[in-house]
Amino acid sequence: MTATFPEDFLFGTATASYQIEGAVNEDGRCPSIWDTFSHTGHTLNGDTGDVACDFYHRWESDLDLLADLGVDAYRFSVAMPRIMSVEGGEPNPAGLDFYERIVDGLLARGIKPIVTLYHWDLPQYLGDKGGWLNRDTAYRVAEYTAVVARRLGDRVHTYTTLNEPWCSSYLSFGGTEQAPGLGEGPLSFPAVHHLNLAHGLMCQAVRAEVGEGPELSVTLNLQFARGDADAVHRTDLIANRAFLDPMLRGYYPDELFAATRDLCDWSFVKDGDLEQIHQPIDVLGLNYYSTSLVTMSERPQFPQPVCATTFPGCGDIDWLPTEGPHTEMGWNIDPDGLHDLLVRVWDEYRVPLVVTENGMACKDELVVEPDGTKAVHDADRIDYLRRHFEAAARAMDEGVPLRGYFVWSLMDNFEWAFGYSKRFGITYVDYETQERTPKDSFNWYHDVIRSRSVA
Ligand code: IFM
Repeated sequence: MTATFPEDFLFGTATASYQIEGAVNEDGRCPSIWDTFSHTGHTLNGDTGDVACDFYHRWESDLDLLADLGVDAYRFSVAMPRIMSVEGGEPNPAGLDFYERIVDGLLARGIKPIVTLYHWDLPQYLGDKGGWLNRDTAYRVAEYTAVVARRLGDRVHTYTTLNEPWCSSYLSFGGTEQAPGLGEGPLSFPAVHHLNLAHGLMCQAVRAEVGEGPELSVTLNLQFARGDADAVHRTDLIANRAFLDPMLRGYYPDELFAATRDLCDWSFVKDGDLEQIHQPIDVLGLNYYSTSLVTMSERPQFPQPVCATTFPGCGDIDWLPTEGPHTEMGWNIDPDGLHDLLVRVWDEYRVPLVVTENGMACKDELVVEPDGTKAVHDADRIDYLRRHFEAAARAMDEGVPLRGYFVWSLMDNFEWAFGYSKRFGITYVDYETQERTPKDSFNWYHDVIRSRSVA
């Protein structure tokens, strides 16, 4: 069977600033919460983003790589610490110049820039004041958004406000694996709300600066849970509807308040906030990797046990082991979940969709071929991508307006708490030499884009 995609479908790849740029002390960039977190023993092997893929210096050849791949669009994030590098100070011209070069470099190669404004690297000076627990953070991030939008303007195809606010709230305040890693379940909820507020203010800031030209979006990693009905329902409320409903419908569901009444009173939601949050967007980005299997447990107990087995934030939903096969992250491979999620979100929220991330961490091995060239034969990743593209195409056949698909990731990079131990790229990065080697999946994706079909 061959799945075909329309001419205007956006095939792309995605990355994020802290995961690829390196150059953390250059051109005025200030420290972020991820510099602090990674330098204080919270990542595997003590890995940090200090050098990462050195994209800051190698961006031109990396953009050439994207052109070789033939993508229609490239999704990358702007680092707030490069732009608002001094608390309360003027925007840093060197930071703005850097991202302007990226945008112009993409356009010169015929590639549409898709900008994520916040992909987790909050300036440490905001982290010191509570980060997303502090309502003021939403306003500071919106100010930064205006600065970026003013400079990059309508050269950007899509401005995405936040990447995966689920991670910046539940995993960062409820759990311990993402910065700042507080591990205080109920603190997730004020973070959820302040991220929602930031989204709404950021949308308004973009529109005020650039008008109606560029598209507006937000990227969510909705949790697709299977298992016991109560736990599935509760997961949906806490992980999904806590973002979807205020952003797209202008309210928090009463059921969410009821489901969390023992954890917090939601008094951090102020009059008028929901009107600020509920802003029109053009597309909704979904990051999809796997599904989960959930059940209710006897807890809550705080501090929570290790997050790998318990939903961070409420402590009474357990994650059970899923059926394999699994990726190197231990995540199950479930392409039907992508199809079902796309259908459900379209049915309920009626907003065009984009898969802003999908991909697989594999045990990649760099081999030297008899002719001396280097290669990575990542057949598992190709199989994973093929099956997920087919699932997406099926959803499109059923009427879901899916506008694009971004493979995570253009290249291997800093996988947060897992450091450099997990390789998601379709390009292999030798971290010693920074040499890039396109993997077999890169060549496969090249053919998919060229033919606009997955066989
Ligand atoms: O690397 C991350 C990315 O930053 C956000 N989405 C999931 C990816 C894989 O874990």
